Amino acid sequence: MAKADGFIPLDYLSKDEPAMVEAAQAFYQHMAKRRSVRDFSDQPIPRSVLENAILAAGSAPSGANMQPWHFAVVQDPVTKKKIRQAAEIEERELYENRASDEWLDALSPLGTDANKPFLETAPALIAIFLKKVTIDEQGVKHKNYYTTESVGIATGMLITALHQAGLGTLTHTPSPMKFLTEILERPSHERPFLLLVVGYPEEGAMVPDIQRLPLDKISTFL
Ligand code: IYR
Repeated sequence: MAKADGFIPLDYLSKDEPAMVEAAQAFYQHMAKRRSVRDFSDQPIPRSVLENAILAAGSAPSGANMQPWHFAVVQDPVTKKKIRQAAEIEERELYENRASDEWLDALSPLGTDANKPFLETAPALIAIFLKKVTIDEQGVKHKNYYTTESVGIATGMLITALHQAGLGTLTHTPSPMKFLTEILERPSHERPFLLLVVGYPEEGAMVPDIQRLPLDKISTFL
């Protein structure tokens, strides 16, 4: 089929149907083992794993292909400590004042509190920033589209890539997260979206005994 300039053939990896069925089943089984980890080992992780996971996240679809994300990787202990201190100030405020009783009740099965030692223990924190606009090399601003959807998808792919590599993650959302802009010296047109804690789970790590909803509760087939 003739196409306009600027198009290339799709590099499509085909699978026959049995292989597809098997792959989907195996991938689900693998993803079902992903859990949010809060007990991290301080064992270092290879930089290339972080780099490839971020490249995988950066392959996410985005509104008008604007790729409205930035991933700031923090491994330096001094910066991790600053992030922990700032996050715990917000978290103390949340647990003591901001959160409603309904919210605290919803959180109680997770056993969380305002203490976030994993922000220092885990070998890497990836702060994900959302760009409402992109400023190009000439300093010209370009509007981005569907930024929340785009960065949410990229974050999901980042979590998936790190799980696939054999690492544990925690999606951490201290609120507000403005301190990340300051500590990580990001430009003001980037909004902190989420803080991903990354590392090996600590030996004997425990997770809450919670269940995923079954297929018929999360889907309808019409
Ligand atoms: N940010 C707090 C509270 C918290 C909120 C939700 I919604 C969670 O799913 C888990 C925790 C904290 O990290 O403790």
